[in-house]
Amino acid sequence: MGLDGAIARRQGLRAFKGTTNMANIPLILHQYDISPFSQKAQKMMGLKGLSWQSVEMPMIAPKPDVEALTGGYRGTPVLQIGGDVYVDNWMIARALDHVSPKTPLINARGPLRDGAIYAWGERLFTPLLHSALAAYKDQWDADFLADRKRVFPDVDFDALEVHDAERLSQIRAYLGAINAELKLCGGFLGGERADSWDIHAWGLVWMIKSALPEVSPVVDYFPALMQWYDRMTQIGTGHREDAEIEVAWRALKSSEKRVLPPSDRDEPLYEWVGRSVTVLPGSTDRGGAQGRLAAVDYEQAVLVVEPLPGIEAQVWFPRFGYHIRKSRTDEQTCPKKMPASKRPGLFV
Ligand SMILES: N[C@@H](CCC(=O)N[C@@H](CS)C(=O)NCC(=O)O)C(=O)O
Repeated sequence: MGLDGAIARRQGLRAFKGTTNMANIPLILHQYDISPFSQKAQKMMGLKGLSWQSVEMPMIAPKPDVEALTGGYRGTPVLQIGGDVYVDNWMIARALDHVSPKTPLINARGPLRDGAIYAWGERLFTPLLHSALAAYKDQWDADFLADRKRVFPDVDFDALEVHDAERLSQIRAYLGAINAELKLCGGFLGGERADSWDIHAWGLVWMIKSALPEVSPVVDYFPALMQWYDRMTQIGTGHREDAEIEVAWRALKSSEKRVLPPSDRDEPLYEWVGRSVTVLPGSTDRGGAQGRLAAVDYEQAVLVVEPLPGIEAQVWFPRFGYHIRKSRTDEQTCPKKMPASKRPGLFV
């Protein structure tokens, strides 16, 4: 057995033969390849050995198809399984483990540990993003640059330098931690098998290795990290088929939707269920999604939207890092502001 076979065997997979998911509904990833976040989702497919379809979305707004599917979110990646649409790698990992529980689990460690590495990866993205903006902003055409200035309103593009020792040192701190962890745990951060820790860390090292030559020597300095990066690359991306947006509309029309989780009465937003809301990604402006809040708990918020006339989709958002606002039209029917006399004597 060659290297690919050995890795696949260790992962409990048949080498590069995609398996379908439990429900046998096509997995459609709306994405574009040169995003580290899309790469993470693709690697999840590889880790589980799944068959999937890729529908390429534009890299800049407007993105009418994906915005219709999600109610307005425009980021990559988005996973569609029939009438259910999952936003963000956090929800994508959970959805894949749900539809394919017998293949190696992505979130194998428990909510807090899986959540911790997800958050760690989001944090490492900031210095890498700054390196990427510094390196490429002068090469991008005006439309792309203007779009990314809208996506990252808090970043001062003009202040970013390609050579920034402090930023490199920050990045090195994160990478050094992966390298040290690898020495403790074996071939993968997950031990014998890759899991969420490997996926979330790998996507960011992929970003360095594929697009940031200024940063790349920092990776090369850590041998365990380099070897792990190669092992992760070898896992591949499952069985991919490129498709057009029509597959998404067909899947939407012909599939059942997932049963929603019950909304918990203790959930602070319980009263908002059934009302019109907007969900906004907190960190960067990847577009607000509008729809009817169908369920909310500490794990997800689900919006019902209407991508095609008379055809609804359920859009699943993480609670980590996403904010829910009442839509303006619904303001009168939602809970009123607390009167000043009842406000607590503490403001932070
Ligand atoms: N936490 C999100 C982050 C997604 C994200 O930031 N994606 C970037 C691509 S690198 C994006 O959507 N950029 C704007 C765009 O493509 O429209 C996830 O893991 O899915």
